Amino acid sequence: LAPGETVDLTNCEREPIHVPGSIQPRGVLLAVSEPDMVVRQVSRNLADVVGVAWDDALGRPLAEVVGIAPADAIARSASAFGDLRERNPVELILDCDGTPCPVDAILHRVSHAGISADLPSASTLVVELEPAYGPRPFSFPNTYQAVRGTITDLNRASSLQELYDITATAVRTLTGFDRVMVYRYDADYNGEVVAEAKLPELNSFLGLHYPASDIPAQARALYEKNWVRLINDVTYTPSRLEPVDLPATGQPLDLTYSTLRSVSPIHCEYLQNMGVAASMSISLLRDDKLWGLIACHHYTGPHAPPYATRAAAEFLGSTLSLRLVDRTEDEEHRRALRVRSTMAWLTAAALDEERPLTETMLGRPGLLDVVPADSVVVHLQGSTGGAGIPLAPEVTAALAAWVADQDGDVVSTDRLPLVAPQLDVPGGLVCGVLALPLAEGQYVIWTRTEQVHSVDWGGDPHNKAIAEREGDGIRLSPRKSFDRWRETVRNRAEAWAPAELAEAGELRADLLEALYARSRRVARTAI
Ligand code: BLA
Repeated sequence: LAPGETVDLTNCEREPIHVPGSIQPRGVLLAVSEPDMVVRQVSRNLADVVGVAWDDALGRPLAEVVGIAPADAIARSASAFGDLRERNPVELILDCDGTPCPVDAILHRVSHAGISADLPSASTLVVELEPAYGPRPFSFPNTYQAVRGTITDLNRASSLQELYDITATAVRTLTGFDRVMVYRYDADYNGEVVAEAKLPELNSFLGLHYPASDIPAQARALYEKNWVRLINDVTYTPSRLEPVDLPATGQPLDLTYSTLRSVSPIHCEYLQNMGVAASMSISLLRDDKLWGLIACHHYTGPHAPPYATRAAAEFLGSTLSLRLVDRTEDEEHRRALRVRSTMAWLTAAALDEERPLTETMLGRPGLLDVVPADSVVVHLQGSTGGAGIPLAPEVTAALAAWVADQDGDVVSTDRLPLVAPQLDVPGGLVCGVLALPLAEGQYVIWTRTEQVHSVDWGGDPHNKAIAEREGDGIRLSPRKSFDRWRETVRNRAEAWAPAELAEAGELRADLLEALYARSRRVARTAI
């Protein structure tokens, strides 16, 4: 921390997690310049997998470091047509002092475009080598076999909950983690555990909520690009990259797409506070935006599913996302069609000038079919009326006066007692207000009643982090307790959906037209 800098959660968001300068030591990393295939940067633990000391490897051709046949296989994969990452892992056999050592090579390319015009090489090939233990779990055809049954189940699922449950169970079977959760964000990036598959003896996290700051913004941005991360041992000691900067660029190597990227030490501490020994998470995306994560925990010790298993789990995550998008779009489409036909009917009926506009709007179908609410009150062309739960006249008058004071064509809140405590309106009865102010004191006002509900948090969300003295400085550490903490939410109604607000706006335009047509007719008859 710089002198005078304050400690708060924005510190978490400032940690540049894509350039940690080190990796997790379950594998080794070599950064190779292209096209000459010379090793330019390596992790200090290189000898653990390759048998060559890190300082002996720098400046040498890749073939001299990993062997001719493995280097050939890497070069072939790197130069083949199409997306390099789709061919991962490249299965290699290294020669470890005469013993064959099976290794998964995971390749990606970091382009130097835009850094400087006169760089010695245009791109760096990042080669990550993970020892492959036991038999190879999946070649590509086998990966398909492993997930095919689940895909069929996902296609047949009839509810969102079923989609979540199938995914959690399948990812647990595939990867062997003790607990697998589907974690879904709300609009503010607070998250809720909506499905869980776990060892029977573990206590359940289902239904628990976690604050947005548990996964800071820059981490979410990174997870929109790289869809899986594994921390196979939360107590690992990072292995540094040497030299610190990639010589070609004079900058630290960007590890956004690396599989061994060393993760934030604060997050490792968080996991240890939670009792977790190994963690993996898979991004769930909709239109390239994160809507949630599949979060996996292991408790008894390190856990490292091989790369191909992680890739298969990622595939299940993207299938879940696709099915979910299909399903929500279907439901939204059907709802929008229903509302549209009601609005068309109301607009046509409003042309019948023999019938008071108030009566038309409050009939069936009527305003409560356009926007679902507990009650609606209208004041149009001098007549007042309502539908749904009746509101006392003084309540209606107070609401109308408040609405008239607000700006905008569509006025809305889902927490009236909090935004307008001065109003003498029974809070339980009217918490949500959606109103269309019209000319000359005319209005349409929908209301929703209070929905008292409780939210169970995984730890008190007000204690998101603890600032601790450490020598001269202050260190931020994550909260220590994850015990269930129940919050009771009052003074809130069910929120007005963005589509409902938009449709109310359209209805306002239709009403203004009907009012205008009627006023002209009144004027004509007067002449
Ligand atoms: C990252 N935080 C994460 C990740 C998860 C969570 C899933 C992704 C990395 C992984 O797969 O482990 C949070 N994990 C959860 C939650 C549950 C879970 C909510 O299992 C619920 C069951 N975190 C803090 C504070 C800070 C913080 C105070 O609580 C900052 C000071 C930071 N979390 C933090 C950072 C990362 C992170 C920086 C990114 C780690 C990385 O990828 O480098």
